[in-house]
Amino acid sequence: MKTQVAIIGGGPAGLLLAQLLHVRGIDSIVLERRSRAHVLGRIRAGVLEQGLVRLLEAAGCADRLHAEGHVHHGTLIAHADRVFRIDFSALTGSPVVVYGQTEVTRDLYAARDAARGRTEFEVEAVTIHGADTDAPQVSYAVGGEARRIECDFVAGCDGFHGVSRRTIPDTVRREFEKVYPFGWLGILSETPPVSEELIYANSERGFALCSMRNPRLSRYYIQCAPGERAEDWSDAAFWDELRRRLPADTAAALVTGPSIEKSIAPLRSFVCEPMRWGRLFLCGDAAHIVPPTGAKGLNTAASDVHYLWHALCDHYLNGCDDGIDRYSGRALARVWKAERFSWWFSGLLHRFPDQSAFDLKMQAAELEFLRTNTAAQQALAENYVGLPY
Ligand code: FAS
Ligand code: PHB
Repeated sequence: MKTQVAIIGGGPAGLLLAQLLHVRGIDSIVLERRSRAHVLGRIRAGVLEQGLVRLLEAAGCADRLHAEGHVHHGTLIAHADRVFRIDFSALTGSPVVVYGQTEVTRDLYAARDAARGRTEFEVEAVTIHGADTDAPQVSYAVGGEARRIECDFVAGCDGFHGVSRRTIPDTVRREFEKVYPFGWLGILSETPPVSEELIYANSERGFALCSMRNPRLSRYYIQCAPGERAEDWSDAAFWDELRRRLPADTAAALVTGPSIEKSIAPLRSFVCEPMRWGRLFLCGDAAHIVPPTGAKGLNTAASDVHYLWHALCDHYLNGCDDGIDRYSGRALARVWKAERFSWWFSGLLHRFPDQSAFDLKMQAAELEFLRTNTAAQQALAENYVGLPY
């Protein structure tokens, strides 16, 4: 088989790139290790930056987002039984949109079907050949049948556990990692959200987050110890712990119900440099991971896709390779700012096992400064709504 761009990974990064390339007449094949149902069964991110909204509009995939997404002009932060608001729109002129990653992925698959794009599911043994040559290839198997794609470029959109990053030689690749001493236990419940806006809570028992997908579907998280298992938490135990971590009036207003999804995500910061090797380009979680505190994971995958989409269009449509040559540097410049914000926001809101009394005082002082200082709130708001591409 031949194509212009072989895309490994049928998550949001791979699908968004495929659809954006399609609208510019550039052909791609998407290879996805799991089934479509499995990919669409994942519950992940919930907050979209305007940059991602604009990309989905450019891809012709934003109709349902505009119809069902919820525009949020700010967020709430709770600490020591006090709640204060960060007004994104007043401070930056930009809101965010609450619309689940699952729905983004569903919309992108629908667009791929409509475009009759080639997507192979449940592929195995994906291997990239000759990424450092002018004629890369990707071999794989599906249903036990060996196949091979000849292409011009390979986009590694296969997430943290994919094969693309490891195709870059160890002598070239540099990895930076920080593993946090806690995870997030998240549940989805068919209950009305406790608040119209998200609540990020720093409590003496640990972090909690009140989020949502729509007025009838709530998403909640609590910080948990590393190695804990979701199956060890009953719904009742989760709701009790969540209540203990929220301000009293919020806890009293909480509507609980059976969880329809319950999972634990480990928290880490991770970056791979470079994000390009020859004709292989890494996008999204294949190249970087952030703790979900700042809602930057999906949104940073989007900015990678933005840079790569324009680079490949310049190559094919204008015969210019400046964007390709600058891709890794441009993407990493924004990735590291997202890493910093996610690391800072996680440090502000979580309780760390080795925190001293002084550390706790510093955390409280930082939260009080944020509550009372407009410049501090503006800095948070500009990062949260999304730094410019
Ligand atoms: P993805 O991991 O979404 O997609 C990669 C795709 O590649 C997957 O479908 C995978 O099956 C496929 N793949 C892997 N190896 C392959 C191979 N060898 N061949 C072919 N295909 C292969 N971000 C937030 O902003 N907020 C959150 O609350 C949040 N929660 C998260 C919870 C969890 C458990 C995880 C893992 C991530 C979470 N994230 C969150 C981050 C997440 O949203 C990612 O940033 C986002 O999925 C990035 O999209 P992709 O880069 O497409 O990677
Ligand atoms: C979510 O709704 O899943 C969500 C929202 C904001 C975050 C992380 C997760 O920072």
